[in-house]
This record gives sequence, structure tokens and C-alpha cells, in this order.
Amino acid sequence: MVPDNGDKNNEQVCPPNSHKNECVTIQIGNCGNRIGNQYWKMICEEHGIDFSGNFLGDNDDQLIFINSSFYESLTGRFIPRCVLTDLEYNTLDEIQNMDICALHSPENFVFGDDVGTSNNYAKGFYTNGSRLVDVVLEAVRHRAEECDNLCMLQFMHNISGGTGSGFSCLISNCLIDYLSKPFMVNYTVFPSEVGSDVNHLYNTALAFNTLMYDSSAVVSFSNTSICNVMEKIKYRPGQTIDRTETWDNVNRLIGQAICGITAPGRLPGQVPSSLEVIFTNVTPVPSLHFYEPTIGPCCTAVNTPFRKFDLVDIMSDIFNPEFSLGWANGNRKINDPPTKILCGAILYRGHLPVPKIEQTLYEYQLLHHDLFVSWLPNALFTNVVRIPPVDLCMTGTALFNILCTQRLINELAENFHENFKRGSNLNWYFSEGMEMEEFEDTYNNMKNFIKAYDQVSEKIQPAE
Ligand SMILES: Nc1nc2c(ncn2[C@@H]2O[C@H](COP(=O)(O)OP(=O)(O)O)[C@@H](O)[C@H]2O)c(=O)[nH]1
Ligand SMILES: [Mg+2]
Repeated sequence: MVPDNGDKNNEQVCPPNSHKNECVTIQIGNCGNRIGNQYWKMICEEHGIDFSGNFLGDNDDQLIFINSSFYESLTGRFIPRCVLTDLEYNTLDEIQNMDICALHSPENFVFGDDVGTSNNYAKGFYTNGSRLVDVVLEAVRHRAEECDNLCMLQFMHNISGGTGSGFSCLISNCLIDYLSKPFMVNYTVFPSEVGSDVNHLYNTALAFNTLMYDSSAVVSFSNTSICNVMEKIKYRPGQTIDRTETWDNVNRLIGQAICGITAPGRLPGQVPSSLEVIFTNVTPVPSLHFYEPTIGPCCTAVNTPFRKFDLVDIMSDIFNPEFSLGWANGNRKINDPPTKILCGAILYRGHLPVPKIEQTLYEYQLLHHDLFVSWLPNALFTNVVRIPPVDLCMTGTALFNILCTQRLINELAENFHENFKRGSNLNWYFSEGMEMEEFEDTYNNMKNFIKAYDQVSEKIQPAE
């Protein structure tokens, strides 16, 4: 039994003036910028910042670590430490015509002329991307230089188009050298069906090659998973939600998950730990840094009436694989056995007693021991932040490192291989300066990469 220490554990452990480390956000491409837009709307509400950058909150907790995500202008305005970039103009133009535009500094918008990348990684990485990358690096350098202790870069992007894949990889390749191996977190939307569109498939595989080696942590999302989840939560009692599957509603769920994940870096907690520590705890081997996110209670924040949820509501949603917003859920086949959890982090928000959380998790793991790999005890890491999101009294966000990621990478690699061997659409890529060798290397890298999963799987599935 986990001892119950009552409400003593609700006390704040972090010293009130302690300085959490700063993070620079880079949002890339149409999807990346729209997700980022939702994210900033949500965290502004959480920190009591209006779209002019003024603090209107009533709680000091909202301000203590605000510099992890915002920097202050000379006039005392809070500005997102974020670079918004795209190789075409339309999405950033949309944002510039919204009220939220006033929040950002004009110097953080970096967009190209109207050529875009026509769904082609090679244009994002080589030709069109290379013409804009220096401007992006300069903007990131400005933001990074203002930090006392830059702890991480976070990217938001979709890797099936050309910009979110190719241009993101070019930017992260350059930043790795420039900032000497920063801790990089990617919030990445994967295509739902690997192989349904040849260009999407190539872009995803080529970008995956960079995510394997450059990134420290990849939180995967899938639009199909999210639409499935939206369908499931439509009829939940007490909810009046917008039923249309618009990008705004999909992005709102992604934004909610990212807010839950970044909360320990932005807000005071009962158990102090940096985001880097949290990600490290869900990464048993450095290369295995791909996670599936879930949120509980799973509901769209829009129009949700204030309702008291309890830990059981949170637990039943975050451990339900059908509620995962990640890549694996979008690719699940009906007869797939439940995948094993290698390890996970559960990030709670609200006034929740830590011993009660630990007790509930402990009992859950005992009851569902078959869901976890047996060789890694205490596979669940927890963190509790006092301030809940604006419209809920308590929430949990989980990051699961699961074994079926190996099957997904393998499917991606094999589909990729089959198509480039056949020569489908290769001329689009070769005409932008790519060569066959890069495709072959990407395939070989993916096949080598998944061997790391064999090593951890062997321990739980000894040869019969
Ligand atoms: N979740 C989400 N997906 C999007 C959004 N906009 C586009 N997508 C998807 O993202 C993929 C890449 O498109 P896009 O972001 O326009 O490409 P990029 O600008 O070249 O990176 C497409 O398959 C779209 O279906 C969005 O706002 N949210
Ligand atoms: Mg685009």
C-alpha cells in the first residue's frame, strides 16, 4: 500500500521564485501554425494574458514561471517565445488577421513568397526551404539569446506535407549544430494511413529519418485518431460540443494535449520536475523517444460546462487506447491485440492529493499488469501541477511509450521502400536535387532503428 499523507502533499514544493527554464517554440507549415495558434490561445487563458500581452490574471501561480513560454517587452507586454514560419503566405496571413496576432511580435513571423512546397519534402529541405532558412535561424537565435537558461526547443508540424516535413528537418538540422544539441521536442502530426498517398508517404519517411536522430522526444498525433475520439465523445452526458470535424476542433484537442504536457514547465507543481526529466522518464533507451498522448477526461474544451470529475474518470480515459490521439490509434486494425506499454508519464492538473494518485495508479497497474512490460517495474512517472485548465477542475495528460510503434515504423519503411523501388513520383524529388541514395539511406536507417525495439521486446517475449 502507498501511505496516505493526507493534504500535506498538496503543499507547493518549488520555491516560489525559482526559475523554470525557457523554451523556444517553432511552428512550421499550415498545420503547425494552426496547432500553435490553438496552443497559444489556450495558454494565454491559463496564464491570464490577453491578446495584447497584458496580464489580467488574479493568481500569482499564473505568473511564477511565465518566462518559460513568454518573454517580456520593454513596455511589460508578454510575448510568446515563438517563431511562426511557413514557405507560403496563407496561414500566417490568416493568423495576422486574427485578434491573436497582436500577441505575437511581428519580427517572429517568417514567411516566404507564395511558392510553398507543393507537398514535396525536397522543396522544403533543399530548394525553397534553403532560401528562407537563414531568416528563421536568425529569428530563433534572437529568442534563444534572450534566455537565461534555454532548456528546449519545441516544434509543431505535420510531416505529411512539404513544409512541415522538409523545412522542419532543415531547420532542426541547422539548430542542432548552431545551439549544440539542444533538447528538441516535436509535436508531430503523422498521416493516418501510411501509404495512402505516395508524396505523403515519402515526406513522412524522409522526415522520420530526422526525427529518429535529431529529436529528443516526439509526441505523435494523428488526425484519424482525433476524429475517432471526437466521434466517441460526441454523446457524453453534460457536454454540448461542436460536432463538426473542422481543423479548429481537431487542433483544439491537440492544443489541449500540448498544454497538458507543457504544464509542468509553465506552472508550479506539487512535485517539481522539468519537462526534460519527464521526457527522460518515458525514454528507456535514448532512441525510443516516440510517444502516444491521451487526455482525460477527454472532452473538447469548447462549451464544456464546469463539472466535477474524479480520478477514476481521468484514469479510464487516459488508459483507453481508443482515446489515444496518437499515431498508433489511427492505424489500429480491428483485431489488433492491445499493445504493451513500455513506460509512461501521467501529468495531472488540479488540487489532487499525490498519495491518492499514486495509490490509484498502483492499483491500476496491479489489475492491468498484462498491459505493461514485466521487466520494467514502476513504469509510470507522475507529475502534478496545481492549476487546472480553465474550464475543468482536474485533468490528466498521458504520454505512453508503446511497443507497437515498432510495427508502425516497419510498415512506414516497407511502404516507402516498395514505392521508391517502383519509381513512383521520384522525378518530383530528383528535380529538386535529391538522389536515390537518400531514399535508400532513409529506408536502411528506419530498419536499423527498429532493432532497438527488438531489444526491449525480447526481454518480455523470450523465444518459445
Ligand atoms: N490537425 C491538422 N491537420 C492539418 C491542418 N491543416 C492541414 N492539415 C493536414 O496536414 C497535412 C499537411 O498539410 P499542410 O500542413 O498544409 O502542409 P505543409 O504546410 O506543407 O506542412 C495534410 O494532410 C492536411 O490534411 C490543421 O490545421 N490541423
Ligand atoms: Mg503549406
